[in-house]
Amino acid sequence: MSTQGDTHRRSRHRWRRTSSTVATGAVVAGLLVLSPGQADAAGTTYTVDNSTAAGCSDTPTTGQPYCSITAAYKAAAAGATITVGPGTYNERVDVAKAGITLDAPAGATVDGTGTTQLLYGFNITGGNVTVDGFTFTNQATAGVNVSGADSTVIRNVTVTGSATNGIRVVSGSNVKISQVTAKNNARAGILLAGATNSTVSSAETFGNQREGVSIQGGSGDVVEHVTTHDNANTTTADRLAPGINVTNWVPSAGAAAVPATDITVQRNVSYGNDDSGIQVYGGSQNVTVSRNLVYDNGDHGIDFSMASSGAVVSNTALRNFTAGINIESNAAGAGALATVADNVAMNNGNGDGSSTLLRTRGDIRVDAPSVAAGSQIDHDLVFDSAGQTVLTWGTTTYPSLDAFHKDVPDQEVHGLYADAKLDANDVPGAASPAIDAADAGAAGFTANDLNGNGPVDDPTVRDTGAGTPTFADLGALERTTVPANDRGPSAS
Ligand SMILES: [Ca+2]
Ligand SMILES: [Ca+2]
Repeated sequence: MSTQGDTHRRSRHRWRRTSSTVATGAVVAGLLVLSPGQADAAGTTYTVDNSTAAGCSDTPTTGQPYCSITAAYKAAAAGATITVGPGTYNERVDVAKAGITLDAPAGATVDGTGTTQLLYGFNITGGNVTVDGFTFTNQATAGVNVSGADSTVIRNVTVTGSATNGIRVVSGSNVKISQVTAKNNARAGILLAGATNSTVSSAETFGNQREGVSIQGGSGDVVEHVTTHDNANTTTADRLAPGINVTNWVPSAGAAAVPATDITVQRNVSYGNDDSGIQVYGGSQNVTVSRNLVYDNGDHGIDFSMASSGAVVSNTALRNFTAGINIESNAAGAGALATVADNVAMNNGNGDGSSTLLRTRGDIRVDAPSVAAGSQIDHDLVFDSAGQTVLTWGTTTYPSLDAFHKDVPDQEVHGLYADAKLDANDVPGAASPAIDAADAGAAGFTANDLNGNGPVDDPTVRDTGAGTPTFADLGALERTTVPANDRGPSAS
């Protein structure tokens, strides 16, 4: 097992900032001097630049740029683009008009520091608003707050040093958050609460005191291609900061909790968090956790608990402190209902050899109520290089599949107990037993792996998988380097 893989893991999975483009045909502010009350045409561009050389004015008369984003916004009609030059802008901008684009093509910082710490950097309530290219820092509640707005786009953004969340979305639908760095915020880096059909993708979240990404309530949301790591609460010994969290949402004090439904968490990398790599809680329903790489987390790799339902399929879970994939009941004793398949889970649930925080053991654990609820495990590879527990079923722990099958012959029928021989990138190495062994018919199975590669047939390995095709590999990553087929007609 390599640990030096971190460097290229980070580079391999990190998103790349795409360049923003200033709208062509942009009209500078000076050409937009209008008589009072005259409406601007939608689609016009306003320029903000508070640098000394720009000679800005918030009441421009001779073509100079605005000094503040707020002044430009107030002048703009719905549908306008506000282009912001490099600099630091110490203001809160409330964006209620529809279709506004706030663009900082060369980067700009919105700083909430002041005599009173500002609640928000941008506070968005209008629909179809785009935020591109900004850094937000030192806000009290959120760098970007989106409340009840549909089709918001937030991209190429850094949020850091918020006293609460980096990005906070409450309600609304079709919100797209991508190419975002959310770091060192006092609560979740990115929070979506009650949002529907929304996506967090190609983001990096780290150093937050709570979740890297938190999906609370809502439905149809997707978290994909996020690298989340080293989130940790530094003020208590509790595990409070998972990499990715899916749970319920309480819209207001005293209201009933709304469970998250139909959520997809796929192709993410989560490591080094003080809590679990990925957590599904709060009675979440129909959550699919697939093709994720989770390792070295302070609790589970994947914690699928609290009466939630769905699939945990084709993940790679390595060296997590407690049980690698954990299926657990809620406080009332209601089990979780999960199908667990095609995962590679090795050397999980061993703690640090002494800590009382090691409460669960094994690569896969299903507690008794979750067994009773009908959870199933099959086609998983489990292994412990020191011969310790690999499975916990109900209340019994097992150090091997042979021992497990003596008690439970009808689960993990196609499972493997073997070293997956992963390479430094956690891809199955040559002769890995994970090659061509997955069930492509498993609930929640998705063909493309963490890196976007589809299944590849290794002609030297007999296909032991099921479904179509029969040669997908176990775990988050497919081995794409395979020998040439030497069984063809030209073979000697
Ligand atoms: Ca394969
Ligand atoms: Ca094969």
